[in-house]
Amino acid sequence: LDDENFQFAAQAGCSDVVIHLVDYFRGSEDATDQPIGSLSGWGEAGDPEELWSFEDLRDIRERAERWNLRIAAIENFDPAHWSDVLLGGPRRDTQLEGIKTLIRRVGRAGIPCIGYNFSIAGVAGRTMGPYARGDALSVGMEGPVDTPVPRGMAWNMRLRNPPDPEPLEETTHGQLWERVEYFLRAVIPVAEEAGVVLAAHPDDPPLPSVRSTPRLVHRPDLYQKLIDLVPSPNNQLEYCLGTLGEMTEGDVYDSTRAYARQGKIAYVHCRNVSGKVPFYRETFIDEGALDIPKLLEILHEKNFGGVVIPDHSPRMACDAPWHAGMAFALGYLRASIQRIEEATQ
Ligand SMILES: [Mn+2]
Repeated sequence: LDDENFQFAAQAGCSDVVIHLVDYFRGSEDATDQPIGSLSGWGEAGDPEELWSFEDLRDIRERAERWNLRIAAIENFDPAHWSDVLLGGPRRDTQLEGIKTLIRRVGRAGIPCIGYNFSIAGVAGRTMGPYARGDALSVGMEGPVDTPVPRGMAWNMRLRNPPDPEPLEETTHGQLWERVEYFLRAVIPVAEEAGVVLAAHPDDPPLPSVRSTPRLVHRPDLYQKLIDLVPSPNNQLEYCLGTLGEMTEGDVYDSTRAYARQGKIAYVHCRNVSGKVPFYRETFIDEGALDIPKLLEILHEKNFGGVVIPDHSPRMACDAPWHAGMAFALGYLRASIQRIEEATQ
């Protein structure tokens, strides 16, 4: 979140940015742009006692504004701040008070949205390989991964180092839905008051179970269940087209119509993918199975007013593999959006 990266986004034509404050690679040797990690996760979760400060949030927003960029959202809570909310553990209510404090600070700092992913195993079970065009390094899945999550891990990060060898206690889908309802009932009223939208990412990879833990949103219709659970204008979706494309059920175009029509899409993760779980590959934005311009047209037709971000991009062969991949995706998005806007003016 330095000036150089904000300047890069401004030069690529971005109006808004979605930022991450979680250090996914803490204490890890393997710091790549997309964390894969081993069976003991990505990196170490943060300090449970140290919440993001109002001053830091405000400073980040002000720095972005110097490049004419708005902060559209902060993406992801640190597992240290809500592990027992996910696991139904004894510190759940204490952690929820912390999350409420964070939401209030984010609102006061002038940031309108927090993206979250209510998941025990988190983004786990993926592999990395030369999956995209020209053997570009990208991520995918090569079969289901059922090795249980050890105790002391949540959301694919380590809460303790090393995690216990014992597996986590078993959770049912019903229990997971009770936990997300408990979470939303606690925090949505605070989010309403603070003027912050909470936006849910689907489970990536979207299988009913990963590492012997249940997944919440692994079909497009489960997004509806989530927004109906606690009805509020502040209960919305971090709408991930790539993940929806990886799902074996539903139709991504119909789903996009349905959720955009309801005004439930807070912001869009826009990437392309080929294949379905448990065998899929992330591709460049202009290859893969999804018709990205068609999806953007649907969003435009349904008067979607939020932001679209590239999510991930394969790494390109040069000195700045991540930046080049992002610039390629941003150029493609920008051209597609300009074309739609010109055609409908
Ligand atoms: Mn995503």
